[in-house]
Amino acid sequence: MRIDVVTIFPEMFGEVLDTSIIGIARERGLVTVNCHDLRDWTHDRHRTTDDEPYGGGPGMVMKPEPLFEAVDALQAQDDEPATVVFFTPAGTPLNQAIAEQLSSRERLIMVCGRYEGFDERALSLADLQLSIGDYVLTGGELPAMVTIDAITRLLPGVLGDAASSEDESFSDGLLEYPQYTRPAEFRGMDVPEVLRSGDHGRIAAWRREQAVTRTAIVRPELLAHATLSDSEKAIVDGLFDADSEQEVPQR
Ligand code: 97T
Repeated sequence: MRIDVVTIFPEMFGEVLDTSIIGIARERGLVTVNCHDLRDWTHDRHRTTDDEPYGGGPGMVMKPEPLFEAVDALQAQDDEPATVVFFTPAGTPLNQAIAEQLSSRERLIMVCGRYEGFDERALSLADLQLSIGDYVLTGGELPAMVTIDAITRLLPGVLGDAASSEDESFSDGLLEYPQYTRPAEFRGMDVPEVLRSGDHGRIAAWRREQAVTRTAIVRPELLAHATLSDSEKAIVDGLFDADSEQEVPQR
């Protein structure tokens, strides 16, 4: 996979792309990430990338011309057409399904704007506008790095077989079960007995039940897309039972 990033802060990407899983994927030649300075596609002395908004108001707006030149120039560098992703707070919220779809593309161009926003006409370059959540950031650089991380770890050959198939078992749409490592007792907190029992059937059942109940309590909206057995549905319904003595969150 080839990813081209367009940004006015290409230096922000160095450490993140060199480190950890993304670094390994790059070393193995599974992904190439090229960061480009948007100012390289400006033509004025000050290398201007933004301007005042028509109609007035605070802040500045990213000018369309350098963005069009950048995306056109990068598209022309390769016969394979790139999927163009713009990061903006008004974009589709990134999720695992989108990360999976993007990980199957040969080429991506990611465009990072500053918080002020893009001239609306520049957004016509985008195949996809993405947000990474409902909070305000100062620019699209961190969202681009988050998205590159989410995509890269899904590329075949990046994670080991064990980690990849473990991942698949969680694409059932539930949160992870609780995990423990040594010591068996720490500051008065014990590792659950079942995990030390060596009974793999009981362990699998406990983990599944923990994943289901934890998801129901913390992120009930995720259950809409999860596949639950009838007995698991009964557990969830019990948690949300209006007659329950327990204090439970609202669905
Ligand atoms: O807040 C932003 C500013 C610029 C570009 C993207 C964002 C953003 O993306 N996801 C959340 C916020």
